[in-house]
Amino acid sequence: MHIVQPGMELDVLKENSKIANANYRLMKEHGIKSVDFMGSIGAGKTALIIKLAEKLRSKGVRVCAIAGDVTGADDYTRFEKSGLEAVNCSTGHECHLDANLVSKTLSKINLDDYDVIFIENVGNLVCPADFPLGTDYRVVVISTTEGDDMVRKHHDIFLHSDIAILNKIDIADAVDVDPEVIAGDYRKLTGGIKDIYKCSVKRDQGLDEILAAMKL
Ligand SMILES: Nc1nc2c(ncn2[C@@H]2O[C@H](COP(=O)(O)OP(=O)(O)OP(=O)(O)O)[C@@H](O)[C@H]2O)c(=O)[nH]1
Ligand SMILES: [Mg+2]
Repeated sequence: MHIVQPGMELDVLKENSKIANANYRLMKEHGIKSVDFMGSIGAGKTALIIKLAEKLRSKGVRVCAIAGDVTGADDYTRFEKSGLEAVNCSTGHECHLDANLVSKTLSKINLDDYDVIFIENVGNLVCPADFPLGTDYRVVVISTTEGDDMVRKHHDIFLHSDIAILNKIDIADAVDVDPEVIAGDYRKLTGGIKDIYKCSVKRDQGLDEILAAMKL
């Protein structure tokens, strides 16, 4: 049985914030820009990071990825196979990365060797929202294959993110999903001021706009 003392949750979040601030300062001291990719299982986070990193590397930007997963090294292996230098970061049981895990992972990276660090969070649209890691941008990735109701069901993660991405627009018709419905929900949630970025990693559509949104 899990017993949570009153106030314990707040303490955990406060401690996470402290470490996230330290991660941010550390990466800034080394001139690094960083992005936390949160999002659903299978939305295309790994595929997106690989493609964005390829584009940056072709311009001479030095990129490293942190592969956050509960267990295993599948995403880490995919990063490395694509030529993207990476470090694996398993949470063991947890459904999200936290600032402390990222701090420990950063200590394994020679930070002077990189300009950009992309962190792939554990696939989950709930838990990562509460745990900032100390990155410049927090991004949430969903895809058309999850249906058209993800924004309506998961307000928190969209409100905690700087950038929202809808991937797999190439198969929207096949899964009977209208990307405009999702775009409309996101616009409504953000008070009509923000648009979701629509892309297809597979077809290399919309990716330059995403890099521009991250000022990369
Ligand atoms: N049709 C299509 N498939 C895509 C696209 N992007 C990714 N995929 C496929 O979607 C599947 C899942 O992609 P991943 O990159 O592993 O997704 P992920 O979000 O990293 O998954 P987890 O790490 O398990 O949460 C793979 O089979 C990809 O090839 C896309 O734009 N279009
Ligand atoms: Mg992945």
